[in-house]
Amino acid sequence: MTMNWDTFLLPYEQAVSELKIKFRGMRKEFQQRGEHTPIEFVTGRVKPVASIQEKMQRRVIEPDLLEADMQDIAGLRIMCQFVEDIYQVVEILRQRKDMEIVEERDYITNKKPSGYRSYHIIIEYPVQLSDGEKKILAEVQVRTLSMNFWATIEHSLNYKYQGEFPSEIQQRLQKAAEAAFQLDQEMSAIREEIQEAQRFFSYGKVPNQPI
Ligand code: 0O2
Repeated sequence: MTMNWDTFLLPYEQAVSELKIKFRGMRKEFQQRGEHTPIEFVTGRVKPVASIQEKMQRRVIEPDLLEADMQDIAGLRIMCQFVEDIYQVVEILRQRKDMEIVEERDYITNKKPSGYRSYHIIIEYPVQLSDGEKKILAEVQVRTLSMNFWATIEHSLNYKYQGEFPSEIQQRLQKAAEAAFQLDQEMSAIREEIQEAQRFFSYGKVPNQPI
C-alpha cells in the first residue's frame, strides 16, 4: 500500500496548529489576570515522514493501523517553570471539553532508564475537515524547563550515537538528569518561600479596584 503522506498528514498539521494556539491562549489568560502562568512556552510538530517510517518498521505497524497505533504523529510540548505547574496543566487539560484524554504516562514519578522525565498525555482531538469531523490522536509532553534542557541535549546526542552511548557519556547523562531533578526541587523550594513572603507582604494591602 502506497501512502499519500501529504493527504494523510494534513489533519495532523491542523491539529498541531490549533492546539498550539489554544495552549498559548491559556498562557495569555493567566498573564492577563496578573497570575503566575503554569505555561512558560509551547512548541509543536508533526512527526517527519522518515521518523514515522522508521517507527513503523521498529514497532511493526501496518499502514492501515498507523492512525490508531502511532500516538505521537501530532506532538505538542508544554514547558513549565516548576514541577507543580506540570500537574496544574494536566488538571486543566483533564477539564477541557474540546479534547479527551485517552492515556497518561507519568515519567516524572517513574523516570525512564535513560533519566528522561516528562508527563505524557495522549489526547483524542476532533479536527473539522471539509468532509466532516476527524478525531486524531496527539501526544502532549508536559515538562519543566530543566527537564526540557536535559531531553533536548540527550535527544541530539542520541542522533549522533544512534542510541548506543559510550558508557562514560551514559553515566554523565544520568548525572546530568539527577542534577536537573535537583534543580527543579531547589526551584520549587524557593517558589514556596517566595509565595510565603508574598502572602506576608500583601497582608493588609488594598487590592486594585476594578474600573
Ligand atoms: P521525537 O518527535 O523526535 O521526540 P517510543 O516512541 O517507541 O520511544 P512510546 O511508548 O511510543 O515510545 O512513547 P513514549 O516513550 O511515551 O514517548 C516517546 C517520546 O517521548 C519520544 O519521541 C521523545 O520525544 C520522548 N522521549 C521518551 N524517552 C526519551 C528519552 O529517553 N530521551 C529523550 N530525549 N526523549 C525521550 P520520539 O519518538 O523520540 O520522537
